[in-house]
Amino acid sequence: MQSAATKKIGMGLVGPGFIASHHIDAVRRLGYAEVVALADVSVEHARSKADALGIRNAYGSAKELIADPDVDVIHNTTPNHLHFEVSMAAIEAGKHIVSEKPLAMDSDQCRRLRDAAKAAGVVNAVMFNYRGNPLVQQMRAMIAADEIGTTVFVKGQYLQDWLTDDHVFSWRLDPALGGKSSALADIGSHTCDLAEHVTGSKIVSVLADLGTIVKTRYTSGSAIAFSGEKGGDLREVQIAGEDVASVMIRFANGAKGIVTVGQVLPGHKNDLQLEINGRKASLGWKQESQNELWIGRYDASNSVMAKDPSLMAASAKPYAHLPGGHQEGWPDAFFNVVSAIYGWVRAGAATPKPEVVSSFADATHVTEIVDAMLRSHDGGNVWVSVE
Ligand code: SOE
Repeated sequence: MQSAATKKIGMGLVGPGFIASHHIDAVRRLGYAEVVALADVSVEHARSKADALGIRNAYGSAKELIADPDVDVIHNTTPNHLHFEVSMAAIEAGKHIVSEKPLAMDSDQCRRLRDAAKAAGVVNAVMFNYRGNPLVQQMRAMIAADEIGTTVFVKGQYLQDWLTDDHVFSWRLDPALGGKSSALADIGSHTCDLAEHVTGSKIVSVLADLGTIVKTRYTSGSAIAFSGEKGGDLREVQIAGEDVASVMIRFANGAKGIVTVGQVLPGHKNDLQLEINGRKASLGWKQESQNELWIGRYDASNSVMAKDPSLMAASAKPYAHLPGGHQEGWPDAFFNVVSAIYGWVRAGAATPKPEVVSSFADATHVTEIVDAMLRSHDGGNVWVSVE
């Protein structure tokens, strides 16, 4: 029998989809937390998924899962239109909350969640998981240590192709379920969050040009991201949200930059890249070859640094779990962020937030950036300040 002192932190997950199994795997890897409950649209769906994943309690609603006394931390992996309702209910019940991005449908909803989480004194986090990559932390450490000099230019891109085929449809493309923004909210948000986390400077204004390349889609239902699933009994859907975006950005520290985003670009699978140019050196990182960091120099040879803990900055080392040459990947970086969130839960919500974790306040700012991009485009491609 477990003593009170060894009782594991209980995790409950609402909304099992593509990303849910990664939340479950990461929490299980911690050792000191337990996945105790899962909620889906009906108790039958929940029970069959819970059985498949070896989870004890299954519920047909978020409300019941939140009320489970064994659940300490709620993971909200529902589609965007349910984020607000589920996260707010968790906060009102005094439970810690981990939400998928974007935090909510618009800036106003995000601000309400941010303020409620602060008032309730619960741990609040949004899964901007790329922060957890060892070499992303290495970039951050090198910039903080002034190894590349003043940051003057930033190039972020996030390109995918899973929506290229007009017979693929996702709830993300339905404004009622995904929100007004499509590609920017889904993956542009990661790019902006990463650029700010690495440079330590906020994006203050934007000029955006958005486009919808695939204007008509044919579907029988919503496919899971990257599944390549196509509809059977088809209906036609007109698409209003952006599937490509080119955005100029300005940072508070004076740096300028550009963010490009697209989800209909053949050949780009999960092509997130970030390049930072300082006055002394440049750094470049590609998610698809995440164990290497490009270091560019003016007066010496360029080099490629391996993800080897023995070479890495002290603050970045803990994010690498294996020696150089042993490749780490997407789930490891995801785990690093989940691990920091649960470290925060263990330390208590009143202790300082680990920097690798994006809080509801950080994620609210990211949605404010996306909202500014939409206003910039709608206003005729003009410079707009981030609220
Ligand atoms: C689909 O575009 C998606 O699964 C995003 O929703 C994730 O945030 C990203 O990490 C991978 O692609």
